[in-house]
Amino acid sequence: MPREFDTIVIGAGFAGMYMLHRLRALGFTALVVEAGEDVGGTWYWNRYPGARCDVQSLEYSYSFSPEITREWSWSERYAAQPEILRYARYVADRLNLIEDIRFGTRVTAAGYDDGRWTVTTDDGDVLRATYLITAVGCLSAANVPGLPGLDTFDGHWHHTGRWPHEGVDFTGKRVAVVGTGSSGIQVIPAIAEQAAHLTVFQRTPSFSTPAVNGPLDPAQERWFHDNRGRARTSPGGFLIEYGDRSAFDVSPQERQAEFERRWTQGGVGFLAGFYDLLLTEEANQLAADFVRDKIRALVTDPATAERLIPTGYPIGLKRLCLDTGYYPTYNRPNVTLVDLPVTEVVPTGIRTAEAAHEAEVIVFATGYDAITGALLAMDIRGRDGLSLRDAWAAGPGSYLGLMSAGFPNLFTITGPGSPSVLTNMIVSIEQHVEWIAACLGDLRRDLGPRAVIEAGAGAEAAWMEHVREMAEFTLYAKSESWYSGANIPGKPRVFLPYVGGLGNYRAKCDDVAARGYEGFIRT
Ligand code: NA7
Repeated sequence: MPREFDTIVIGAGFAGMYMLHRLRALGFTALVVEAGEDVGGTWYWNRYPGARCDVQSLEYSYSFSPEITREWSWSERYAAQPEILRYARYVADRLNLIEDIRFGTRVTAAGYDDGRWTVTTDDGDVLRATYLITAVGCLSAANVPGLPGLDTFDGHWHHTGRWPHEGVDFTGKRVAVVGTGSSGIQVIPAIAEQAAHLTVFQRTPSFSTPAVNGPLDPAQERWFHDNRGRARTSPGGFLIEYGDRSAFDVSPQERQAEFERRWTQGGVGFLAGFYDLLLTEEANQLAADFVRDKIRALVTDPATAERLIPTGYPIGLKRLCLDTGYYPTYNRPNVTLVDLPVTEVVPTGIRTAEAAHEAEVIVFATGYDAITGALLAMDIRGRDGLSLRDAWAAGPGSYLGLMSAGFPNLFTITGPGSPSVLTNMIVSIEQHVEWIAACLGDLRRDLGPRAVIEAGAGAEAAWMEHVREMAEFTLYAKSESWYSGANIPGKPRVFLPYVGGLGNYRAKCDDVAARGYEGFIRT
């Protein structure tokens, strides 16, 4: 296999796959290096029972190929993980991507010198490329809490994002799940159906609204295909209705009816009913109270319901979860909720300050070192040996979420400062990939095959300031979640996503390109 390429892409999830396709179309030689043994990224690793996309399948699909759109059909509104992985494989086969992907290989380090990146892999190989593009995912560096005693546990433990391929049989077992974010909320009902007993360890309750899964409605499918283009310029990359009224513009009855309508309809649109639900605490409180009342109605035991109700933070500041039967799971006789901190793991299970809880299997649904974790897991060194870990020690710097000053010819798909994690990820991925491909094509046309592009330090600082200001304009600035690094001890607290919306972000990126890549230095 050759070792010199125009481009190396790290990761063969939806971002890396599409990037490879676009690079080929430009005539660039490209290699994708992927740690897993197959394409699919998140959908390769997250095989836990109940794993599903919480964006509707029709919307969580590539839009760039009319042929693929025509040939593929989804079986239900929210596809489960195996079907999404089959889709990823289908696309990879359809576009002949596999031959340029090296599987089972993890990039450990990458260094820049004189217009060229040298990439080192965990099997000791050294590869070179003019351009390096990370497509490593925003939620891929698993966070397993460093609990004392974990190594003494007599049973098996698994993280939802590193699920064994052979599956886990919970039948007749006593199981503990730690964590009640999106992954926990999906896995808990599925495990409860199999296990003899399930103990859920909740540190912070989440707000969750129903997915309302079901068969695809052909009329809705037709409507979706006719309207799909609008998602590209919408705030979240979704074809949902974005309300243009304040929650206070309507009567309490109208407001309740609108919340109820969106709750019953299901999906990601619950907080889009009024424009100010994520702008003011007063409006947010109305939506939060609606969901709190729903939890009270769904959980039979009033004391358990109160413990499941989030109180300490506005709805939406931790990512709003989508569930299928989550709250009623606590009505089952074989499920116990524990809302005390986990202090240690012992050979027979989990201890809190008050009691020991027996478990033969522990499932950590404890999330990820989000957005920057997978990037900083590699030893990336830019100009003059500058380490990305040092450059980002106080928080990441990125111009448009795409490039960082001091790291020439290094692109980050869905990087910090991009809106991706607040949007329909696949629409953001397509935007990033198309922008990067156009940028590389323009660069080669204007300056030749070994041209160098780098984010200007001033443009980067201005963009990060803009990202901060936009968050300050909303409630998001108060977020204590993986959006702001709060879930990882010692991680700098910086609100990482751009909250200005995908449509505005796309316009900004297009404008920068139209102005000759304003803010970038091209040589
Ligand atoms: P999340 O949303 O980060 O949720 C992780 C959960 O695990 C959350 O409830 C955490 O509580 C809890 N947690 C984390 N560490 C601990 C420890 N040490 N002890 C107890 N509980 C802990 O990750 P998910 O995988 O659910 O979802 C990530 C995204 O993936 C999701 O938004 C979708 O986009 C898909 P905390 O709230 O931090 O108190």
